[in-house]
Amino acid sequence: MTILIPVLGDQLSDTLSSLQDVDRADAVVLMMEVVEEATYVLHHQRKIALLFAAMRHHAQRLRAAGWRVDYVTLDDPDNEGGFSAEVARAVERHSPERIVVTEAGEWRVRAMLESWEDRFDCAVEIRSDDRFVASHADFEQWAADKKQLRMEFFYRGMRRKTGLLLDADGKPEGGAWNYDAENRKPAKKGARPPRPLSFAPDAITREVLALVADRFGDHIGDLEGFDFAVTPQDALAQREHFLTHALASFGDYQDAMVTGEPFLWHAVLSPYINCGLLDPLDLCRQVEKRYRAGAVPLNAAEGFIRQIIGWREYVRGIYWREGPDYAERNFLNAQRDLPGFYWTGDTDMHCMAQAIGETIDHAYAHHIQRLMITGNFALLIGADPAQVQRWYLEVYADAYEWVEAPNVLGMSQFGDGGLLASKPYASSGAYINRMSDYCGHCRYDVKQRLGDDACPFNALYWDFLARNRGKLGDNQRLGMPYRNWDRMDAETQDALRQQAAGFLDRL
Ligand code: FAD
Ligand code: DLZ
Ligand code: SF4
Repeated sequence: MTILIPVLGDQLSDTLSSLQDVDRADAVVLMMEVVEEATYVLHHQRKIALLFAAMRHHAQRLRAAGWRVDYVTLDDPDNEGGFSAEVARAVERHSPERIVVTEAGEWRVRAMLESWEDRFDCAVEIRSDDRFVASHADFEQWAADKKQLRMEFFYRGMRRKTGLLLDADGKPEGGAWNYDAENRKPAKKGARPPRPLSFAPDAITREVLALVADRFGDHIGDLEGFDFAVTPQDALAQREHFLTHALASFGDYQDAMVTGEPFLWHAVLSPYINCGLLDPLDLCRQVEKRYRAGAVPLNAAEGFIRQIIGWREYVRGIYWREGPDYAERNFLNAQRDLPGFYWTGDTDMHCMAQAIGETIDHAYAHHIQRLMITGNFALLIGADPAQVQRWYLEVYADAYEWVEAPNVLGMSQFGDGGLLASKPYASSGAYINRMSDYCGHCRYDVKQRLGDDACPFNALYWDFLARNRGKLGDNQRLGMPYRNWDRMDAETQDALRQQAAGFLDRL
């Protein structure tokens, strides 16, 4: 009896559920490089290279562990270019009696998996992805009786479930669940954060780089100096590097932004966690261990663990709970096209040029750049959230719809009307100036609201509030800004709205 086990590009974990309780002698693991996955949005070249290289190394590892692996490369002349068509060919090659597959990470691919049983006339077992702390049922159970689905309360449940950072009585370490208030410091002038490790491509990766350059050279970014980890060993080395050199300052400077420093004290591990090279819970246990050993402060350890067992698990829960139409929501009815400089970084707003330029260079930007620079700007100008969402899915090496859509549509663009975020993450230039050194390098003056030199974020911020008052006016957390707006005289309000309109016309 042959069992066919398709392993997708974000399922590169040795512990994957579809590989458990299967006799290796009966199984064929199928891995497929398919053009459809690389082009359903035009992914960053580095992201495609990371996945193909990691997939090829994974196949090698599986073979060494005794699995039979049928690996279809992108340049195989018979390659049909899509998951279902490739599974169809594999069914012909191997005549399996059963297909066993771990559930997909997005609705689009889930629909494919669910069609296989009818299409191939063969039993298909779709196993749950147990690389997450919360199963779909866990999240459903938590959400069922809640009026509001706030991350903070979900997170406490995850702390209890995992036992992370609990004291002997089951109380939160240090007496509080959350130390975020300590985690909002701008970076010190001249601070020198550690740089992530750089991994030289081996022969397998070099072959992938040539293939990606040839086939996807017109996608955003380039492959110059490609140095991602593509094996679990190298990803673990980056994990160790982060734990030793950056974690201690992760909390303090989590929201900081510095010109020419794309990584600061961030882990730069999401590309590896999300494709399966690193285990997220294991990473959290290592973080706790460093805290217990006195190597890192509690605000750093708690802040980091919250990102993983809190935010990461929570956005996944929201994505699957809300259904396939979630990514299409547009509460604010925002319709503007995303400006072309999102693909070039060619803008004289220094903060935007930095965040976009680093994104193009590294297929990476840290959280606060994604939220408060590129996300904030798109929100303020009223960009169509579907376009914003597509951009984020394209440009980041860690982007898969289950994690990207709730972050972009929910957290950043308020497209779900406040299901995920209690208020829109909209800000004027003042926030950016407080948390970064960007404004000091900018041709605009962050203190000015009107005139040619005024920071565009300022008038756009007020215009955003005024424009969306019908939908946001009742939001309690926006009470103060609306009161400030109301205190302005009509002439000032008018001048700000005209300033914003002039800027938007020129976009
Ligand atoms: P660190 O800042 O060091 O954080 C540690 C880890 O926590 C990350 O590796 C990640 O696994 C997890 N994490 C932190 N914040 C979040 C979050 N909000 N949601 C889920 N996991 C989180 N993350 C993705 O993995 N893929 C995406 O496509 C993605 N898109 C985003 C879009 C927007 C608009 C925003 C605001 C955030 C997005 N995030 C996304 C979350 C976050 O920005 C990235 O996880 C983080 O920047 C990854 O870099 P890092 O590994 O250095 O993270
Ligand atoms: C993102 C991506 C890309 C670019 N290419 C492939 C591929 O060729 N083969 C593959 O198995 N997976 C790829 N992926 C990741 C998939 O898009 C991802 O597994 C699905 O979106 C399900 O989450
Ligand atoms: Fe960005 Fe405005 Fe600061 Fe320039 S002045 S960096 S546009 S916030």
